[in-house]
Amino acid sequence: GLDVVTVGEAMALLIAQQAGALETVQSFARATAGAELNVAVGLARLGLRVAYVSRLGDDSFGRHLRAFMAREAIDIGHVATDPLQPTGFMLKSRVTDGGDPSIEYYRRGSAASHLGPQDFPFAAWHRVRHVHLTGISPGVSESLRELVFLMARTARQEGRTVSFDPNLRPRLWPSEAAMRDTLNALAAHADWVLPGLAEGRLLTGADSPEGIADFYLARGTRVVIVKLGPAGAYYADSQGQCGTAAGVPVPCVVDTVGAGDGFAVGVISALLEGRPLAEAARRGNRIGARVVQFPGDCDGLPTRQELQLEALR
Ligand code: KDG
Repeated sequence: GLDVVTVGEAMALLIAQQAGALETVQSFARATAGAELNVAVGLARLGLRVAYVSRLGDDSFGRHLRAFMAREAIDIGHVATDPLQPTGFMLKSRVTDGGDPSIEYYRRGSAASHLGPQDFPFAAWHRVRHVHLTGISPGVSESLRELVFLMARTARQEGRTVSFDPNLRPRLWPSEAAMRDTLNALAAHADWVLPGLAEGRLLTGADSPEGIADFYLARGTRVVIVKLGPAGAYYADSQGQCGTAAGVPVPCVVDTVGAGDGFAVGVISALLEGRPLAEAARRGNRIGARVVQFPGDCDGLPTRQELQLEALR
């Protein structure tokens, strides 16, 4: 059987090889992007069986992404090729001060934006234990938003667990209010909600990690983990258990993008193994801290063996 299914837009990623504004950069390295794809890669590297639902263009970006997914041992039975629409891509700048890089998207009208309820993963569904969703997909298009809500509601009704990482991308939304209302409605279908502190503040209006957790617990979520960056993570569950998992020190931050996806990999894998919440938050911190030390979104995602070695340090 399969352990996890996730859905979203995979993009080609071109990473600047020189620092500075994107318009001044001469060379780019090719990589892959897509928050849900990053999570799928991370879980597959830990030995979980993961199916990814997406659409790619019939172009070189799409063929590169498909080969990458296959190499990472992701089940691509629900990755369609769209004969008409292109694969989306994005540019990422290189920073030298540990800050967040700038991102430029070329994704409007992409193949993945045409995902919809017709792409529900029926063939894989009976083998799925867990569904992972982020707030990016529902911002990509109305039809993809419908698919995401359909998967969340169906999973919930059938007693499978759902994780949700808000992953706020304001430029994908017509307004902040639309983003907030849609994502809080989606979070209400999730068992495990994983916001960053700034995201949680924007979505709930609460200021503290405790206040953010209370907001979602009051709406039926079972576990909330608020990511605090270098300070680690605050966790709380519906049984009244709560605490803070300390941050993992990082010698040199190369690129922060993908850290939240790495965190989700740690939390989801640990909770699916039945580990305690505190340990899940610790594993999330450890993987997030690894990811920021590499330039690509997926480069720092560990294999099971690398994770075990890291835990001994
Ligand atoms: O979470 C990392 C993502 O930001 C990146 O892979 C690209 O999915 C992406 C997006 O929409 O920003």
